[in-house]
Amino acid sequence: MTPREAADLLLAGRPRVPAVAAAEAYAPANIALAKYWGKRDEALNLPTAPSLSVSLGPLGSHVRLSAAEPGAAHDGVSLNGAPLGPETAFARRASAWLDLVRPDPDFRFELQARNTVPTAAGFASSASGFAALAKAADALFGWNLPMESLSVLARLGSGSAARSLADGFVEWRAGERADGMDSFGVPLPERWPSLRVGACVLSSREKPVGSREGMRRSVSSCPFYGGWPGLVARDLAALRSAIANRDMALLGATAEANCLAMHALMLATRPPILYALPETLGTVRAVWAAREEGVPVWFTMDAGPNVKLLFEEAAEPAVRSRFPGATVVAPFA
Ligand code: 2P0
Repeated sequence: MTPREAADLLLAGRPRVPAVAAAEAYAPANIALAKYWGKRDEALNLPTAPSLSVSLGPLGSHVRLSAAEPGAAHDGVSLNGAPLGPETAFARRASAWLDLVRPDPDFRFELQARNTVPTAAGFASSASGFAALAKAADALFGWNLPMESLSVLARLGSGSAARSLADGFVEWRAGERADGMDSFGVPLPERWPSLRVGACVLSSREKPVGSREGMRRSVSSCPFYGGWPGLVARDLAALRSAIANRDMALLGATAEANCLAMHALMLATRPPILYALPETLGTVRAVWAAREEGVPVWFTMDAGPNVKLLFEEAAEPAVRSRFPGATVVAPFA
């Protein structure tokens, strides 16, 4: 099934022409505590395993979407106030998603995106961007889709966007259907106001292997990739229990172990994928040293060299003094 076919299936019976002149939407970025690494369908971004994240509240993406003037040659796309040419990577990805909902081949959109995720802070903005875009399209066309359907639409842009439709903790169900209609983010009811996430930016260099290519390589060549879905299932059970009981030690230890297992998959991929830099390992060891000295702090890492810290409000002064460069976020504030 193609992404356009999946979108058509989802939008069957819904209006396909704009209902209002323009629509605006916001979605938060998210950080995974149990990671997404591998697809069962690359075109539809269907994962081999579920994942679980926490949304980052005020850090995310604002999107304004409207119809362009008739006769426009291409979609008008701007990011943080700067117009982008149609050949830029950002505009191409945005237009590819807009193709899924385009009323007719000559219809052009005007899309303004603004990130409150600081570009240099080490949090990804593609998840919040596609989630906000799906919400803005829902408002522009007057679909009134439920959150599950918006999550499916956002997933067609970027897998992790399936988790950015809601605040707080979100579990992305892997689903079993070939059309992916059962693969969407489901928010957990629990809130955890004292939880903190800190981002330590160690390098802003371009990553050596994009996550799309990296996942493809790991699924096809990592000799123990087959163990990943089972490991995620166990980690998800532990995370659900940690969240229900506000058990920071269990949440931190599980997130840390899950991320290291993902990086182990990457290392055992052929050819190998190594995102860590010397500074990454230095920060990992500094987190372990802090814990040995009684500071309750854990880490997670994504497809890059930066390290994210997980801790509670009470540990914030100690964490800030040991990691002075960290950008600290309160996801439930
Ligand atoms: C995650 N990552 O769960 C994992 C951890 C990176 C490492 O989701 O190809 O940008 O668009 O579905 O969502 C990054 O992957 O990939 C990601 P696509 P996406 O946060």
